[in-house]
Formats: sequence, structure tokens, C-alpha cells
Amino acid sequence: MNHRRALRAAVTVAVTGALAAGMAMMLSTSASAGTTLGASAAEKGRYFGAAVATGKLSDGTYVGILNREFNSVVAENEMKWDATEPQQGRFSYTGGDRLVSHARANGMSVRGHALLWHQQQPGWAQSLSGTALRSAAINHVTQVATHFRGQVYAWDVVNEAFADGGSGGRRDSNLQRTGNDWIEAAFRAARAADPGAKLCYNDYNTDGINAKSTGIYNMVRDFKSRGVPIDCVGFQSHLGTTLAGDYQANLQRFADLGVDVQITELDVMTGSNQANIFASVTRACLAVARCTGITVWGVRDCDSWRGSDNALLFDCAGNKKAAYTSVLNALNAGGTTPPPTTPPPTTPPPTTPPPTTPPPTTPPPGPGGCSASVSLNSWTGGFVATVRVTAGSSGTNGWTVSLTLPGGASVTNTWSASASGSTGTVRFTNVDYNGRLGAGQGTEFGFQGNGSGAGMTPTCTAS
Ligand code: 9MR
Repeated sequence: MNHRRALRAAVTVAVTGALAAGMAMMLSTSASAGTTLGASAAEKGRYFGAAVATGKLSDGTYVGILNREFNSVVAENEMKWDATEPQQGRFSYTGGDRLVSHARANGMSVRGHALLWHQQQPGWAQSLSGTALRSAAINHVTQVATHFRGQVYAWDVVNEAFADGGSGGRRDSNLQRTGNDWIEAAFRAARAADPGAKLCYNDYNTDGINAKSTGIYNMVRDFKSRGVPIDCVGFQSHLGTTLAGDYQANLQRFADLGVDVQITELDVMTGSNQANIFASVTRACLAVARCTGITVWGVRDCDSWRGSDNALLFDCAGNKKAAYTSVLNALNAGGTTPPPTTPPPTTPPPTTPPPTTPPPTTPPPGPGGCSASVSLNSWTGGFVATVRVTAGSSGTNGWTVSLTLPGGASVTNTWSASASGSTGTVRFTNVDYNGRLGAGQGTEFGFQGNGSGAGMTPTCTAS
């Protein structure tokens, strides 16, 4: 990753921050409302978070600022793969648990970062490839998301999987070489492990409409259309001395796909434009109804991975910078923006009665049959099965796939199909959006199981 190159490549234009009218807001009753970043963001129904190095939780100045200003935290490093699974199958949650308990004690939400990433992999994972790596990765997602189940508001399930430059495609990595579907497999495993967490894709160099953000946009659109569980997209926003003019429009186009958006790692190059850029990003988030919060990537300038860029809101001594004041003002201004002065147009009552729905007709059964094949990602004690259903020459109106699980195995979770039974012979029937297949067309569903899924042979029946 070369963030420096990215920073230099950014384009200048201020983002305008028109507030989305009619946005649902959660009003905080905190006595300090409007005087700290967290309280002011809460007034707008949003969080304001910081990346935390747990080693600094013993630094009084650091913790004082953290607890006063922020109502969300993310581990800067402690929940990454190298930290949480230093040896294969041996998990270590010390740092992550410490942060979660600090958050709980101080009424903060937690973002989880990051389940899978090509960087900061433990050595043992770096040396794996193919099926062994895929299984290890899915097991990692399952184990870590299960450990933190119920404690994490949103997970960066996959981090930085798209290439920089103009291709709009995936970045090459050991994970990518396990097959293009590794990202959706990870999201499915995360959903199964912690159904309550919002599942995000997170990346950088996505601070406007460009080839990389469009590649991600196309992936999210595809995931939404196929029922792959994705809830949010994180825009890291490691910024230089300018901000893309379409920063807000880019957030909005993702929100329009039906996902939340979050600013996940905000920091901005020092200089005369720093405070303006911080404020513009804040206004952009407030203007997009589905932008649920902002996280800055550290507390004080000297805590930052960007060293001498002085890229954060507090100086090294812990004093508020001009950038801090501009963010707080932007948050507070959001709340005082008057409602539109022209009333919204009223919809006239219809002059003709609405058309009556014709009685439903039973579609003729599809005679052409269907076939099914299964692929497995397994680990010790569990597996994820992906089943491909392909229609025969006449297409289908619906389908049922039966397969017999080996003794001791059971289905724990199913997506894109409804299952009857969980052990022995299990029947999976289409859900409403994937039953009708044209001749030769295919669709996929999946399930997670305990035990071994080896040797399952699916049979498909079309209706
Ligand atoms: O801030 C993190 C730094 O302490 C680590 O050394 C570094 C290792 O790659 O990761 C930094 O955080 C990165 C984040 O996890 C993902 N997006 C880019 C961040 C800055 O490099």
C-alpha cells in the first residue's frame, strides 16, 4: 500500500455540506452535548471515534482526551490477524478484549478492524496458499467474529482488497489467489458468526468517484443483488492537502446501493487547508443520511502512523488544534441548519382508481430439471458449503436441492435458500428472488455446518 502516493494524487475542491432534510436523528441528552466531538455527533445520530493503541491506555493525557471526546473506538492494530491468531488455531484476544472493556466502561461503541487483509498476516498464513489458506482465512473470520460476538458495532470484514491505479480490479494477494469469491465467503462467515454486527468493506484511495471506488461500488452492487451479506463501506480517508470535489457524491452513490457508509481512518496532511478539509469531510458525512459516523486514525499528532504530517485533531501535548474546532463547529452547525423554507410538494390524490391486481395464476411447472454442485471450505470442526444450482433446458420456476450430511455434521446457518432439517438429509428450497432461472442459468446458495461436510452429493429438483 502506498498511501503517500495516494495523498499526493488528491484533487482540490471544497465539499459542500447541505444537510439531508428529513434525516432521522437521535438526540443525546448528555449535559456536554455540543461541546465534545462525541456528544455533538450523537446529537446528529452519529458516532465520532478514534483509533486506539491499547498500550497508550496507561497514558493519562491520552485517555483523558479519548474518554472526553470520543464515543467510539477501533483497535489500531490489536484485532488484526497477526495479533489475534499468532499461531494457527491459537487465538490471542488480550489487546482486543482490553479495548472492548475500556469501551464498555466508558459507553463507547467498537468498530472491529480488520478480519482479513493482505497485510499484517501472521507468518504462518503468509506461507499458505490455495485451499489451506482459504480454510484458514474463513476459520479466522469465524473464530474472531464469534469471540467478539455482540461487542462490535461494525466489522471491517475485508480491508484493502482493490488495486490502486486505473484498473478498478482486485489487488493481487495470497487471499485473492484463493479465488475471486474469497470476499463473499468472508462476509458470509462473518454474518454467521455475529449476525448482529454490521459488515463493512474498507479501503483507501476511495475519496471520490474514481476507478478504484467504482470497482468497489460494482462489487457492492453485485453483492446486494445476490444477497451476499454486506451492510457498510468504510472510506479510510487518509487525506493530503486537497479533497476531491465529489467526495460527498461518492459517499452518496454507495448509500444509494442500500449500505451504510462510514469515514473510518480520517487523517489530513498538516497545512493551511487542514482544518477546512476536516470540516468538509464532517459536513459530507452529515449530509449523507446513511453516513453513520467518523473515526480519526489516532488521538494526538504524535500518536499517528503519519509521523511528521501532524495529521490529527490534537497536538502532541494534547491541545485542541484549529482542525478540532472546525470539526466541532461543523458538527454543531449541522444541527442548527434551518429546515427548507419551501414546503415539500403535496402529492395529489389519484383521479383514477388504482388498477386491481389480477388473481394469481399458478405458473406451469418447469420440465427441464436442474443440477447442483457443492464446493467446500473446511476447517477442523466446521465448514462452509457453497452450492451452485443450474437450470436445465426449460428453466425453473423454483428448485429444491437435497443432500445428505455425513454422520455428526449439522447445518447451523443458511443463506439464499431455506433449509428443512439440519442433520441427515436436508432439503434446501429457493427463496423468492432466486427460484426463477432461465434455461442454463445458475444461482448460488450456501450454508455453514459443524463437523465435516466431506463427500456430500447434492440432487436438484425443478418445479
Ligand atoms: O496505524 C497502523 C500502524 O500502526 C501499523 O503499523 C500499520 C501496519 O500496516 O497499520 C496502520 O493502520 C492501517 C490500517 O490498519 C489500514 N489502513 C491503513 C492504516 C495506516 O497504514
